[in-house]
Amino acid sequence: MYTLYGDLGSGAFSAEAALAEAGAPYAFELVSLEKNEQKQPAFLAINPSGKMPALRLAEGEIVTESAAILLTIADHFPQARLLPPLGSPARAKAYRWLAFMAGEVYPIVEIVDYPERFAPPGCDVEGVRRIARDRIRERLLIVERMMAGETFLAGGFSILDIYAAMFSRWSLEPDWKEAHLPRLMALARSVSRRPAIGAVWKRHFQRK
Ligand SMILES: N[C@@H](CCC(=O)N[C@@H](CS)C(=O)NCC(=O)O)C(=O)O
Repeated sequence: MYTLYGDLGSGAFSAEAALAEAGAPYAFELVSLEKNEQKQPAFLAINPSGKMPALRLAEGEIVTESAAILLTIADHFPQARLLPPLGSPARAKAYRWLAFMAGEVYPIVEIVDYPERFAPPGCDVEGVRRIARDRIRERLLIVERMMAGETFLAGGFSILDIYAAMFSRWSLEPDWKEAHLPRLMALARSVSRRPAIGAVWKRHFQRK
């Protein structure tokens, strides 16, 4: 049994969708972003960086960092084919874009969500947020262009598509995304309709 720690609509979506695709048994432990529970001692004992998601493996080991969690789930359930074959060019492509989204996009989401963490006192916090949004636009456009002519990001469906679908939900205005990221938005729709993921998607992104 895996235990996934996180909130709805957060990075925990990617881990939960991968667990669901793999058919893994898991429990979801809610950590409320609204109540700032990720910065409370109980969660800091799980992830000292105070960020979600975190995954507890059956053996008790804690895995944090969304990309590491996705790779771990893909490793544990090879029959689910959540990554292209080992050693293939498509696998290298999957690593490339997973690292790009984890390293170049996700850190900027923190600046959009908490610009005050990055602005000296008296600084234009909304200006910091605006610039962070521009950087996310620029970087998601790189993913969008890379997808030219492709349905999925690395050959067949993989954890990468789950990850990209998640970033398509955050930070930017829906109209801008529909106009400028048509391939990513179509990818997100196809991820949301996967039989194993549909209910997870609704819980995270279609809450009333
Ligand atoms: N590098 C981390 C980033 C995780 C992250 O920023 N998670 C957000 C939720 S989507 C979070 O926990 N934010 C709370 C905070 O920064 O206080 C990862 O890839 O897992």
